[in-house]
Amino acid sequence: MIGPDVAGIAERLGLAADTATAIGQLAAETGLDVDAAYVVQAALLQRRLDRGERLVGLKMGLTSRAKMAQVGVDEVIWGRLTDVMRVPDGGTVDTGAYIHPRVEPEVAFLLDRLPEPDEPVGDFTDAVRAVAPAIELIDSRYADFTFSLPDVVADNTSAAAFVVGPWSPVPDGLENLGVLLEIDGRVAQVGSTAAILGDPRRALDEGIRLAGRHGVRLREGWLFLAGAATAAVPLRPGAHVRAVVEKLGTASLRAAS
Ligand code: OOG
Ligand code: MG
Repeated sequence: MIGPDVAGIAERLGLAADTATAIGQLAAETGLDVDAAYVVQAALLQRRLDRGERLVGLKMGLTSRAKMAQVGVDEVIWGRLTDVMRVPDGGTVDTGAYIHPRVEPEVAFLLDRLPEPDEPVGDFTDAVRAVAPAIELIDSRYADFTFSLPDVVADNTSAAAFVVGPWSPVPDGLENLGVLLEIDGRVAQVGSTAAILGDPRRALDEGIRLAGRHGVRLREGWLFLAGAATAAVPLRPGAHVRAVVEKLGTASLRAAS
């Protein structure tokens, strides 16, 4: 049997992102399963590397129930982050560069030396150098932000941009810090880091394990987004967005009007 056209699917998703134009779901139509979807995701990354972008880390998706419920997919997934997706803290994004951007509050890790894939992260503070509040800007390339599991995996788990706030040493009680998402000074979402697989440290174990299955090994110096603690909120032109994580501080971005 001939498998799905990985290169063709990656090109369709890559063009959708480049031109901020939604496309229809394609997994059912092309027979794409989750494993093949990660191969599409690798091809999408290669397309970015070919134009000079650099792989800077990994992001987890659907590590909280709030997120799973919002998009109707209940498997933990992961995607790739490049340097071009990074927006400086307090920076401005142009909503016109995206299809239907949403923002969500996250916790970022700066990775240190990691154990072999399949080995659990023993001492978290050996594996993670620092922790920061973060905002992820997600932008599904599928119409109506609607997708199946293989669709969202192929689409690099809706990754579009991210902001990392100031780094701190790993604080005590990382497993239960208050999280707020504020839009124009009003609280839009409230949560806790406990929503992230019960403890965001677990997201790192899952990232190592799940990426390892596809031959991807996390590297020293990489960024790691543990997944949103709350549902995502649409990003409107002119909005000022802040993610506040107890003990870690704030990451912010502005959408140009
Ligand atoms: C998929 C990406 C999920 C998270 O933090 O849970 C994600 C989506 O919601 O479109 O990044
Ligand atoms: Mg996210």
